[in-house]
Amino acid sequence: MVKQLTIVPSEARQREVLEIGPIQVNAYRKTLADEIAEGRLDREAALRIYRDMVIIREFEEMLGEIKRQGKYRGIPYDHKGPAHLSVGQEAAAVGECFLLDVDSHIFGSHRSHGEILAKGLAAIHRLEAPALQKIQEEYLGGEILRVVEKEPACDIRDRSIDYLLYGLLAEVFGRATGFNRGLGGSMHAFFPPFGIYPNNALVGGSADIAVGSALAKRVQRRPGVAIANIGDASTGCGPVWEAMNFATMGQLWKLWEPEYRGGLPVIFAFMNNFYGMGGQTRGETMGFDRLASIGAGLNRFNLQAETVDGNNPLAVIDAMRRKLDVIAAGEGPVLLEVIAYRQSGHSPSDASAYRTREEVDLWKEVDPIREFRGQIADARVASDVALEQIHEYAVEKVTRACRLAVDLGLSPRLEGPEIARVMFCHRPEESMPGVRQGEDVLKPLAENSRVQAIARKSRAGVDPATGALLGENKAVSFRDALFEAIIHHVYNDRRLIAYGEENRDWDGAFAVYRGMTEAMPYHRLFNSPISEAAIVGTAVGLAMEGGRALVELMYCDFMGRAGDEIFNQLAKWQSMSAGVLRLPVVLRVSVGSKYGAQHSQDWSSIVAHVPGLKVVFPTTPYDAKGLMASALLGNDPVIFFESQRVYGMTEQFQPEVPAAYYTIPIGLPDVKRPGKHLTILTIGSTLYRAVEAADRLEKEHGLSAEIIDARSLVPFDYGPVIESVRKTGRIVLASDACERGSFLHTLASNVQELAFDYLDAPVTIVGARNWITPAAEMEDLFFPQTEWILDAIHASILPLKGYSPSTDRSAAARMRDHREGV
Ligand SMILES: Cc1ncc(C[n+]2csc(CCOP(=O)(O)OP(=O)(O)O)c2C)c(N)n1
Ligand SMILES: [Mg+2]
Repeated sequence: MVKQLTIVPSEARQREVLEIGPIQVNAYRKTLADEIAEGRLDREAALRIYRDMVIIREFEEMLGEIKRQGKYRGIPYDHKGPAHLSVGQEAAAVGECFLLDVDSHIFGSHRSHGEILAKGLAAIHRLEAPALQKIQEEYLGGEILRVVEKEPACDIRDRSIDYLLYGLLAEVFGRATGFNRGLGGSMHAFFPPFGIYPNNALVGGSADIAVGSALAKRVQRRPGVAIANIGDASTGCGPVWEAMNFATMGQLWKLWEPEYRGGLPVIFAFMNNFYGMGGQTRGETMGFDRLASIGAGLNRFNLQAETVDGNNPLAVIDAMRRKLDVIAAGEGPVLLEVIAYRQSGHSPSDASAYRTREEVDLWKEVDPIREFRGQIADARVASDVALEQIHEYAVEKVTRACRLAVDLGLSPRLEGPEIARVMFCHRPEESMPGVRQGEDVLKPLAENSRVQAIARKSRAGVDPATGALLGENKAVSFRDALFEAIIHHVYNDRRLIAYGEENRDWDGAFAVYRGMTEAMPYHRLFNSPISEAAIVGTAVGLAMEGGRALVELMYCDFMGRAGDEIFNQLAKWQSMSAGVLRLPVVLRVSVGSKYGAQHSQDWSSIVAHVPGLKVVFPTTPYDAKGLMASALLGNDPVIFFESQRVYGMTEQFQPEVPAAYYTIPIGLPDVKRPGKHLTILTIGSTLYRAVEAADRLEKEHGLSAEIIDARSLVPFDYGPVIESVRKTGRIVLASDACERGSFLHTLASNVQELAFDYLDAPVTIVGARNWITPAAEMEDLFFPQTEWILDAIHASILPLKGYSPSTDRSAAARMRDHREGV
């Protein structure tokens, strides 16, 4: 059924003046005494707020001293890595976390030590003692706990504070006993059991990941909110805007099923310290005067935007209390501008040349800790002596953590090869949680029109009677095979959701998803905005929260719009978490043709180059089904390449595409046709041109070629290729990617080294031209043709008698092209 969002001309064309409602700035006017008198806070809470701010300040001052002077309180240490301190921003962090349970998850930036500590201290306060004990015993096999236990503590909460400070500091110092085994470090540290999720060194990187976390909370109907703690300068980042829009897209109110409705439960907390590094957002790099104004018009609630005085923890607690209610009512997401001037430099090497000393001094006069101390005194909550004891406590705790963390015996570094072990999970899911009919899927599978249509087709691609290849109307095609694997997972794994551009009514790119809309409710299949960064970034956040995502970018070329999300986020969080986080995300991209330069490039080599991504490129229906099933069953991020040339192809190498579910291991190349004189290794749809070339070699030159389809790029088992070369002594490789820097070169150089003794001729490559992809009518000049494969064999491997080549593969011509950069 067509969605009911009729566009009525008379409405669209009517005269109107749009009113953008008011946005509050520093609305909070109460004092600590008021809060206590009105029963919202008590003395103990006020002191806890103070203590938490002081602990954060001491932690940051400790790092500052170590960076600047090489020691803290007599403990020498040379810390080589970064330390972006948040001195002056403590009230913002503590106020934000004061009301949060561990169900609420914070995602931060390069400057998030304070937020980590604030959230951790809140968790330590809120969790029951047995839960705290269990977390510490279980996390990383209790290794952090065993170090912390070397020093005495008063009780479990006191010890938990040691645990938090040590786990974070050991991480900052790159130790195996850090929260992330030292693989994250200062800018990326996190600790999920306390609701502290990844902090991100890419400015604004947490925005769309937090939205993915909120999406997981919504579709899994779990409690809590997600918070993106991002800097004021991240307002200049496209993915941040994409994330804000994604979290508030209209379908969340208008189209999603009633129990899944409302804006996503996410808070964009812009920690406004007024600077990027040296650039000033207000007045220099951005157009706004008040950051909160960017919420205006993003949705009918103006994203609930508000400017909050983050110098005052009580103002932040007040805002959070109100905003959590708004989110619970489904009227999120929320944008908070939290004013939090950083007194410290951007980093310890920062000489603050971009601001005056007078300005910094003005803010020191209103230092949040000093101001809150004044409030405590005014409200007669504690004596000066009691407050001094809190400072002493913070120094003692931070000193203790520092002593343990600098000690290489107690806090060793990882051995190198251990990093390799956490790059991928490699293990498939053992069981998939089933799906409830009517709620998670809309009808029984047998009633699905696509399933019924496929059931009427031949499962074999070749007519057994005539030997002729069947067309896609008659036999199961590549797109049908993909659909079969996907729909199986949709029905058997309730965690799996799918989205991307035009994924629903349009049937997904190239009709792969035809039949999915009738099967899947909105919260499991939806049209995303044209926001490639947010599509991938939200999938990362969703997966971090235990969800599983199948997302799509239509054309491979559009990966450019999601560069950070693919290369830095999707690829890196499994290993930066030391394997604590799993990212079961399958990102489908199609490699085009006929649509010119910006819609036709095969970028498989780019993703294969980035450690941490699995890269798959099936080209037959049989392989597509089995590899998609493996990708969806696995727990690693997979970039799934599909050539648009083969969506309509039927199976010609296997007897049939089995109707039953099956998997094909990722990383195993497949011999498509055996042969003895020569090996042709292909990636993607050049397989079919290799078959034509092999037919001609057989017919015209009496040579039999063994054809191998790589099927996967990462991982890759060289065994079958070396086995083949051992037999044939010769190999040519082909793919549709531009030759320069293509993955063929990686394969070729490895084959050359690993199989050198078996080779009788140089390993030879046939790629596309190093040009832009020209118009459809000229593509034969650009993409490898059957003749080009023969030309390469003739020129470099085995002269073919009587053969006249169609291309010039002479050394002179190739050197000229390289000289010219083409
Ligand atoms: C995408 C990206 N661009 C540039 C940088 C370099 N960089 C690191 S921090 C920073 C300034 C960030 O300012 P803001 O977001 O306000 O956070 P703050 O440092 O003020 O806490 C820059 C430009 C980066 N890490 N990531
Ligand atoms: Mg800033």
